Amino acid sequence: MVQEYLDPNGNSTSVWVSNAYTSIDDAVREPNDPGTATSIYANKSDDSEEQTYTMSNTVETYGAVTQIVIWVNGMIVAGTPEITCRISVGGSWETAQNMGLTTSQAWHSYTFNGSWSAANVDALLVSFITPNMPGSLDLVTIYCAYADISGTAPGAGTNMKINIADTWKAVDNIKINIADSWKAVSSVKQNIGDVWKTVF
Ligand SMILES: [Ca+2]
Ligand SMILES: [Ca+2]
Repeated sequence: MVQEYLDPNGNSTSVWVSNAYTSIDDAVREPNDPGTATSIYANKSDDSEEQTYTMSNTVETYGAVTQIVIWVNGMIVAGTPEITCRISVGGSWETAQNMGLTTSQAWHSYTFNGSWSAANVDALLVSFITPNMPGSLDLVTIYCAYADISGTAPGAGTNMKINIADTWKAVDNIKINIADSWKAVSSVKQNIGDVWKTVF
């Protein structure tokens, strides 16, 4: 399994009364406490508003990303404004889910399962959606949010890279020139302890 964390790195919409991504990119992971110094929040001026963030890109190499868990540390400060969360990945929006925030600051998560490429996940959008908030005191706050993504390792012979002068270059479909003829080397093996092992 391959796994990593992605943090908010930009505002895709800026509609909640307090919405800066820099307030929730603390990079604190559940169960640790992100504190309350910086937060985003929605109040009575944010009826049914979708506050959306872009996320940092993947660094690991995947066969496929199969799970995206959205973690949120937050609380309902006043009233009953239960927020939902949805994600856009692979060009389509998943169904919004209730994040289960309560009147105490705590971590909550929702898991989205599927099969996506790293490029799909690099375009990930994460949204938090308010309900109608008719109460003059309605207030919901998020202190920290991140995505915990995981998936399968790449299969043999795919996504192989070689480092040249500190830059990783893909070497899929590599060929070698033998006697002025280019030969594919897609089934390269090396002999280790008298056993032939596939290299790529
Ligand atoms: Ca924060
Ligand atoms: Ca608003």
